[in-house]
Amino acid sequence: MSEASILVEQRQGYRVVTLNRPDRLNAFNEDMHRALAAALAAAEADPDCRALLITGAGRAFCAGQDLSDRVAKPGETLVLGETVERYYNPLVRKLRALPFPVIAAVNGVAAGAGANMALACDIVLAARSARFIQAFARIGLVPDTGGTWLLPRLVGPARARALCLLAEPLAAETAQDWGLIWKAVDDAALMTDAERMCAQFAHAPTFGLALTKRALDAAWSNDLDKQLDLERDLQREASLSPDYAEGVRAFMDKRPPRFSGRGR
Ligand code: T3D
Repeated sequence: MSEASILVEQRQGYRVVTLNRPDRLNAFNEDMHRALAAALAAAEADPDCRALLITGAGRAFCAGQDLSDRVAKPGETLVLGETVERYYNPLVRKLRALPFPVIAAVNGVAAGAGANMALACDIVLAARSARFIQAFARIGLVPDTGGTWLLPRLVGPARARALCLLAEPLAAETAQDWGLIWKAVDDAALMTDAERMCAQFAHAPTFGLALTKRALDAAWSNDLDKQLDLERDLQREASLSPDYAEGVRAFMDKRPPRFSGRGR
């Protein structure tokens, strides 16, 4: 029997999802897409899951689409819009909408949709040896998986254009300096740092963090006026959560808060 393309580990308050096709640098095939979608849905349905960590098995994070599934037979033309609609777009939408923080621990090369999946996560930690490659231009494709939306917003239009048009590898430390990712860390420290972050989120006011994700995502398209209205509405929702009352009480009592993560 072939090995599972996705491994899921349940930890105390969070889950670790490992992309597990190391001989193909964890490139996406249909099986891995389905397994990842199921893993994300299961994490979302679990009220005890308060953070998610995504990483790759072996020396890579993810090399994007498995190109061995995209070799056209003589006379055949492969048309790709449907696969983007069926797999890559729902993946990005789900990552952004999950009601808890999603951390990408980029352990090695992240190329094509693999790079942009990482960038769609809430926090990206990368091993110093990792590289990010908008590999699409090398094979005549357009950056997808949210790349054309995320990149200019993260690093500005000039750098986004060069990354997409040149498809050159970007080292993790440069990615950090440019604001593409949160941090580049020593290779040996990557998983412990990422796990420590998840353990912290496992005790965080998760509902408030989910509202924060919503506010930050909406800010890309709102004007200031609309965003102020949204902040007012979300603050109202946050204040109804038991974690807000607990946070204030704990502050006044000079003790660490005990957050339930729940909304009401
Ligand atoms: O549905 C749709 O198709 C639309 C959506 C598209 C989304 C996309 O992601 S399109 C972009 C697809 N990805 C790429 O173009 C990246 C292809 N890979 C590479 O450019 C390089 O492998 C890397 C830069 C990522 C790493 O280079 P390197 O030198 O470290 O490793 P390597 O020797 O190239 O790869 C190691 C093995 O992994 C090798 O197999 P082998 O020779 O040992 O049997 C290689 O063929 C395999 N591999 C790497 N990437 C892929 C792959 N096999 C299939 N698909 C891949 N994407």
